Amino acid sequence: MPANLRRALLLLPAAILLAALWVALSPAAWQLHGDRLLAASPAGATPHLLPQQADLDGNGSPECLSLRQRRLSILDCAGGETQWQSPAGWRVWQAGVGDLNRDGQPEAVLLVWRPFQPWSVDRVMPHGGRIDSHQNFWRQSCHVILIGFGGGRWRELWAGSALARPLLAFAAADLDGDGWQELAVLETDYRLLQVPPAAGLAVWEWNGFGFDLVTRRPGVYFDLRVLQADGSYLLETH
Ligand SMILES: [Ca+2]
Ligand SMILES: [Ca+2]
Repeated sequence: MPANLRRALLLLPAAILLAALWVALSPAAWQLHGDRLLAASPAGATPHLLPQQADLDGNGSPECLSLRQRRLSILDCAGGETQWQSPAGWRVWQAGVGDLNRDGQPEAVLLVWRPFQPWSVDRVMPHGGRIDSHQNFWRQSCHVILIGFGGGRWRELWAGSALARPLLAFAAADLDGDGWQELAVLETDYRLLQVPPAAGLAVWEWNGFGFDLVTRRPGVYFDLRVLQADGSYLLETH
């Protein structure tokens, strides 16, 4: 075999690997149409960051989120007084303001890791342990938790049970233009370290009691952000 051909064949795997990396790292934009994420053009779109403040308790002045060392504090933006703080056993991975429970009031949305607990009914059922796989090696499970002000106090407005697929990141935006926010997430696996890349991009929406899956798109995703263009929202992934 000629030396040039042999060299070319040796370089072929590296070229394929580089091409795959280039595809994986290239940004892509997605628009939600019904229950499908369709490729979209991000031309002219600008980043829309997850808000970190809003009037969460309806007293006319805003509260600010402060995430430090995996602990979230909700502070009075003006005075700085702590209104609520996440429990010591939680590790808050990400937090922002949204209206994911679609009641017209903003709440704090938290991506939380905390010690795994089985469903209480499974503690006494003969065939319990149905979500035992929803935890990592360190017996930590991943949850989406909504914190807000209701009934005169700060409380969990909604706390999901351990997710089947833990999350690396989330975003909240009205992705289909129906006037209500959806929850977009990057999903991974409890058997992996909680670092990118994620194995799936999914969109969930509130059903009145919790979240229903709208769509899921398996793939290789390193990050997720929301773009805004002409009053509509796109998802951008790398
Ligand atoms: Ca709300
Ligand atoms: Ca919507």
